[in-house]
Amino acid sequence: MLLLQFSTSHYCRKARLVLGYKGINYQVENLTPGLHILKVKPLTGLTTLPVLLPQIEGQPQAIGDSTQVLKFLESYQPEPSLFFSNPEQQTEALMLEDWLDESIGTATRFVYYHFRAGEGKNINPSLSSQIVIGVVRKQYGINNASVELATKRLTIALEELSKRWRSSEYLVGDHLSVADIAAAALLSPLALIPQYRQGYPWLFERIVKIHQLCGEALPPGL
Ligand SMILES: N[C@@H](CCC(=O)N[C@@H](CS)C(=O)NCC(=O)O)C(=O)O
Repeated sequence: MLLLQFSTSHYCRKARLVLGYKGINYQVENLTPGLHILKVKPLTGLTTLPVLLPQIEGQPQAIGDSTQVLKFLESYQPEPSLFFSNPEQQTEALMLEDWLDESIGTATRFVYYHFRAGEGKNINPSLSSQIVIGVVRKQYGINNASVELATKRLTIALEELSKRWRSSEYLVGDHLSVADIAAAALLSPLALIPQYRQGYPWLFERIVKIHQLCGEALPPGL
């Protein structure tokens, strides 16, 4: 299988965690932001990464969107499963995953790129890095007002995750699921931001543990 990705994207990290957890052999191709559209849009009709090319006869040519990649991998190789046979747990895990994808992954992006353009500028002060950060901020409308809203969303999200992850190893049920994978990947950029590292040590302990279970390299800062 071939994973088309941006090496630094937290949504692409989510796909890699699933591939790793299931022990599937794959290769990655790192695409250049902007130019990636020329390759990706004809394949999926979308402009976003990750995109998985199974390269297996009888399987789809390309799968876009990390949630669809996860669902494909779950049906392609059901064990070890990231789903539940119990319908209530399955619904809860899928709802958490969707919320993490659609709301919290985006809020993380806002807070992270705001940090990288300000306090965290010296992580990579090079002109090329600052240009990329500027383009991302413009593309997604990242400014003081939108970052303030994103910060509030993250605070509520971390309260909810704290209740679950501090009383159990897993967000839902008694094994690793789509919800844990989504949270570990989509909150991982916060590891570089000192306020989060100091304020939520339990979060980064869980992120490290899940990366270890999936055989995936730790995110920057951990
Ligand atoms: N819901 C999508 C979101 C993926 C996403 O936002 N990917 C970003 C990188 S982190 C992207 O490809 N952005 C480029 C673009 O939108 O053109 C998923 O889960 O795959």
